[in-house]
Amino acid sequence: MSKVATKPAPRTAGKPARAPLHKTATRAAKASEVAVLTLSSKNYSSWSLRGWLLARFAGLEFHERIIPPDDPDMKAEILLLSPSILVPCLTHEGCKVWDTLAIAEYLHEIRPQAGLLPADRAARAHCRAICGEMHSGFSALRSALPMNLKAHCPGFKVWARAQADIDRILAIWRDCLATYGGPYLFGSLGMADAMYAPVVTRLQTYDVPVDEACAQYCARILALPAMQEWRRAALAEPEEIDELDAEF
Ligand SMILES: N[C@@H](CCC(=O)N[C@@H](CS)C(=O)NCC(=O)O)C(=O)O
Repeated sequence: MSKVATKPAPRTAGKPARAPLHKTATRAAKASEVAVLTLSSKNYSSWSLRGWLLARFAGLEFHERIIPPDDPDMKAEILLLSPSILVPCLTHEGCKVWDTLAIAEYLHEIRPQAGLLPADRAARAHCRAICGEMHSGFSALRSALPMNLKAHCPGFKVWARAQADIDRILAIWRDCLATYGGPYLFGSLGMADAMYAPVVTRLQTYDVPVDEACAQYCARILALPAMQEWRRAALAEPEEIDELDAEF
């Protein structure tokens, strides 16, 4: 298995003191009236990618607040921003929204014209169902093939349970592309594409073969300017997390 980017992770000792996150996030939001999206590593954090894409697809102007994954001092501060201690977390006009599905629904409410969810009720219900499936399922895929944009693992062995998750996801994509006519899952770019975008990167990282329709869909997602911007930032990150770089 080949991997790229093998620089050692930076240590936190000796770093200059930072202002508390919750105060700077609140101050930044109040001062500029611009939303703040709290994220973690762009290389490893699949939920951060989903939240960030959702905000981008919604056309929301926002500041990013990145919490380095190796910085234990910042964890207590995340707790004040996001009671789940998880990212992403969106702060906007006095609202604090954590959990990616809640962020997606909030963005759809404040930017309905962006079309994050389909206009048709039946399609909207279908979209929510597959986004829910992503949000609560596919644990074998998540643990066996963690998101890692810096890595490339040709010939990676995908075990049966992870393959079953992949097969289900590819069936969801084929069904959506056939039902709504593409080029994205529900026609135009939206919530479902953001929710499944980290799967697209995993298929690429672990060199997983897929059928032609799904391969074209993956290529379309990877070619999005927002995805390319995220990837550039991920590749420039210094942090490495040994557990997630382990060979399976
Ligand atoms: N259900 C949550 C999951 C979020 C989540 O698991 N986030 C991970 C990062 S990908 C996290 O914050 N982990 C704790 C940490 O990085 O310290 C959501 O939908 O937002």
